[in-house]
Amino acid sequence: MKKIARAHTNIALIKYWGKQNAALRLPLMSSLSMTLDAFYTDTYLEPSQQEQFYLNGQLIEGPEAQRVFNYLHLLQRRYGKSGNLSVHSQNHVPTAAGLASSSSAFAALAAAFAEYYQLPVNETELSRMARLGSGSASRSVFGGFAVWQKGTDDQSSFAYSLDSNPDLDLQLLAVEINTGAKKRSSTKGMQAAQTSPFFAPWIKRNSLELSQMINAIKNHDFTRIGQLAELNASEMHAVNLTAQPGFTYFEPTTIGVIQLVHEMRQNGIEVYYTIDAGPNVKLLCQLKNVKIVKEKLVSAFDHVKIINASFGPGIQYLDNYELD
Ligand code: 2P0
Repeated sequence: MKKIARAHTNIALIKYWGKQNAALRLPLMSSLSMTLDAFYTDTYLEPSQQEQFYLNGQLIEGPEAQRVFNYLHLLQRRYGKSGNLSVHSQNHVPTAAGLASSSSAFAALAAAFAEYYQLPVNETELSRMARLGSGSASRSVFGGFAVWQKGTDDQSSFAYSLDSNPDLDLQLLAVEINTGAKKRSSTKGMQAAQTSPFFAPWIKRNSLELSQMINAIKNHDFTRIGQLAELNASEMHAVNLTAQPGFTYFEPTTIGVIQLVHEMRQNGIEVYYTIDAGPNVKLLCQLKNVKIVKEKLVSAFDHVKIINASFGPGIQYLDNYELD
């Protein structure tokens, strides 16, 4: 029996937000992420009369399924394969809510494809394959901290492991404000962001902040990691606000959580935020502060759900596993 591919989501601490080539998903900037243990996708493929995509046991139709089929066709052309496939995925991530479900989804799908056809691919090639499905998926091939080097073409654009098992106390609290599907996909958001007068400075800043972040990680410097992640995320959202026309993924509670983070720091609780293409906020803190940060959030916003995460592994292949 073929194995099931498991990929964990990742959260970018230095963001990817702009493409140089949309078809190949080549980014305008390199990015750096932390793979998370709490959110993952399990996927396997089967031969089938008709193409089918099952997500959490339900047959999916429409654009979401089409994106999966188009991706499989692309991989089939690339590796000289053919035939209809049925995709079975179990998503342990709130879909499309800014918790980067596409990162684990396409990394798991790329790995499931490699497993199904028994392709002799290494992690670098797997990362290239995942990138073609969703940019951020290139990083989910690896555990711990990963860097996606932007490259200039298909061959040179892939992620690598910076530290697969960091010896660092870094906790992530995912604050779920709204788990509904986002109004503007990442693909569309990053395209619109390019109209911002701050887009060119953003690309420059990103490159500087990436090297600063790599140093901070090497120095195990939690404070610097948190400061840089917060700054980088704020810059990404600033280009959205200043796009022509401007837009934002923030909701009122997003701003409320940002203000609470500022307040907690003023009161000596060291916590930082990062935010992706959605209203949910991810907080970075150390183990000693998890309890107090959660208490503050719950007392300020009684409707928010908080999920703890820390470092997760790279791609895994599971034997004799029943999707639950
Ligand atoms: C990231 N995000 O670096 C950035 C930060 C969201 C904000 O990558 O168009 O689904 O499929 O390549 O990977 C989410 O975008 O975009 C994302 P596509 P993807 O994690």
